[in-house]
Amino acid sequence: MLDKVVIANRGEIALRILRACREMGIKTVAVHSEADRNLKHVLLADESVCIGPAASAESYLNIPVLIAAAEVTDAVAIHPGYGFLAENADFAERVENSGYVFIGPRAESIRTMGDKVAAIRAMKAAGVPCVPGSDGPLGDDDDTNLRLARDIGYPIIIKAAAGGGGRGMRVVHSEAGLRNAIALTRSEAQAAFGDSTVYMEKFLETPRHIEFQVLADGEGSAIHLGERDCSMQRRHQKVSEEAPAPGIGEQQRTAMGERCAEACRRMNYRGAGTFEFLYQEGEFYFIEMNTRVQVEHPVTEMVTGVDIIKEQLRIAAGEGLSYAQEDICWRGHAIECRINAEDPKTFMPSPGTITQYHAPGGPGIRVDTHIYNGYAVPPHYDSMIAKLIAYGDERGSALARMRGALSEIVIDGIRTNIALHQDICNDAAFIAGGTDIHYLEKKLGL
Ligand code: MV4
Repeated sequence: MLDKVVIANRGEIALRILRACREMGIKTVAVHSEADRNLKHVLLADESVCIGPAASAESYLNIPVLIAAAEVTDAVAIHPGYGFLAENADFAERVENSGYVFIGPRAESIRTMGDKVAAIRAMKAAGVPCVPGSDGPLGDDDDTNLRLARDIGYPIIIKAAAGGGGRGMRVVHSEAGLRNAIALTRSEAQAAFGDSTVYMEKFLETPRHIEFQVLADGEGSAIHLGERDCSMQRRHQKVSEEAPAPGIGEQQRTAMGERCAEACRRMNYRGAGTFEFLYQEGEFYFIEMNTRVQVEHPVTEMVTGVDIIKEQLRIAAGEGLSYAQEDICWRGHAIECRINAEDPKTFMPSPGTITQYHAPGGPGIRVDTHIYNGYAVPPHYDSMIAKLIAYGDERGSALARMRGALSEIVIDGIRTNIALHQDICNDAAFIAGGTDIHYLEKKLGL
């Protein structure tokens, strides 16, 4: 097994990774910015290294300093968590070229999936269903693009190949707007990503966002852990997630999950990954693959019993997966609420000192958080401070436990979105299940 791991992240995921390492007898190195000296995992880690000022660009995104932290502590591997450098192919490459294990996919896989055109091409070749579209980058010939859009049928969407996660895309409703939309998306993509490559897809108007979790050993074996429904979102920020996705049966889960696992085998993928789909009228359409562990991984852990972070560590150590596909079964239902330090009306970040924290508890309740009484939420990073996860035998009991936990939890001293979660958990359409990606924004009147 790995001897010592640098945790190149902060907050709840750094603590989550530390706990997995501790269970496996792996020593931990916490790296932190000057603003993060009092993070819970920094206090619990075997060693810690201050890597720079509060600003992420000078600390959590500083590649040479992170590699130096591994050097000075004699660590053997680096876990990137999510966000920051987790999907930076150059980081993965430089970590490995420096002689350390990158706990994630090979740089080449990260690079392929970062190019959405290349990702779609790889998925189509592997038999994963994709959105009808240009099947490649758009050229500069207007007539060709007009014909392409006419064949696909309006509305269509223009997306930047280097985009993803909601950045660099534009919907076109009719022929009149096509030329301009392509030009605008191109120049925005050039400015934002240094790459003006764009592609075209049929625009799906009322889809759900359903994603499949995979684990692959990098030696041709891969399994899937089923799906999550992440449709409850605002401005491309997920608000809550659940597993399984309401209305997805065992047959569809097995069929889609197996296609994702097969795609991993063909790519010789290594590590944890997520296949993102739009789901509309009973059909799945691949849009993107994430090559990291995701915020919402706990709901999958709750319904499968698989510790995804421990599997990442095992894979990185070359020990392979603990499970064959036949070992995976799904039981019950789990819902996750992302608790953010934010203003309930404006959704602006609301950092500050937590004067009182009371954790909820009881059967089926899990809280992934780094907060504690007196902890000061810094203003420099993402506003998510906790994930509240409720498990039940079925969706209704998970939801009932979530309502109870939301009424028990106390976070004083800062503003949070706890009331929003209470509102969602009492919303008739959410209770019924299967709301689409636009539901929350419409409910909020945006
Ligand atoms: C789409 C789409 C509709 N049709 N593609 C937004 C984020 C990026 N991952 C892909 N996105 C979308 N792609 C087609 N062909 C609608 C979205 C979309 C969305 C997707 C998932 C979750 C939330 C979303 C919110 C708005 C738009």
